[in-house]
Amino acid sequence: MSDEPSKLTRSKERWAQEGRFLTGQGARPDSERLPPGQHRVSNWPVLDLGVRPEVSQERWQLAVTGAVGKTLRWNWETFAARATTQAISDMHCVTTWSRYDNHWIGLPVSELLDEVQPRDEATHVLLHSYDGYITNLPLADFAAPGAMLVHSWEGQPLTAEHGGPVRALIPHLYLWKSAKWLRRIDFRVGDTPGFWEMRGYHDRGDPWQEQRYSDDDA
Ligand SMILES: Nc1nc2c(c(=O)[nH]1)N[C@H]1C(S)=C(S)[C@@H](COP(=O)(O)O)O[C@H]1N2
Ligand SMILES: [Mo]
Repeated sequence: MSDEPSKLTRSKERWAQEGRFLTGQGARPDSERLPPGQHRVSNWPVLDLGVRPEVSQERWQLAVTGAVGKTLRWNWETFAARATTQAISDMHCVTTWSRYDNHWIGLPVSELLDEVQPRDEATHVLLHSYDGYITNLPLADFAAPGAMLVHSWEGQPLTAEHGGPVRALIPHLYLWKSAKWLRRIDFRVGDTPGFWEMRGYHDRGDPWQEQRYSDDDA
């Protein structure tokens, strides 16, 4: 054997110096806030199926259907009159970016639920969008504190690329659950997978449990 350290040994020494692969969990104040495997960004990336429907406020309507005491069909005026709550939350995308402290204006889902009165047998919701996208959620996640139907971000109307005029926001789950260009909320008895949930993504998508893919047992 030569006295020269192998290439691997040198690499490993360098990694030790750099602290490579350390998650830093527990070492930073941030560790409580940044889910595992995520990194922080300051911009807001755009991700979708690539079909960006142009939905004007005039054309936009929201239907609430299924296992509810009262179905609804709201237009922009009806929605906007109610959607005046301001909130701040973080976003976590399964592609590993997280963005902190987003300022939203919209309607808390809890207020929508007061209005439509989900029936006792309702267990899930399916969110339908103007581009044909669908995503499913347990009712408990849809009803969770922080869940909203939002129309403004950082004091400006949501841009078309981010799902304006109105998108769902479920900040405690990966962002694929936050349907852009929201068109219909269907209350369901039982679970039906949505677009990504049929394509290998986790049924629930909790970033804190790193529920990225459906073959994760997490
Ligand atoms: N209607 C609709 N909503 C959607 C999507 C989509 O393709 N269509 N993509 C989802 C995915 S995979 C992600 S990561 C987020 C991205 O939202 P953003 O483009 O505003 O960052 O939107 C989610 N909501
Ligand atoms: Mo995504």
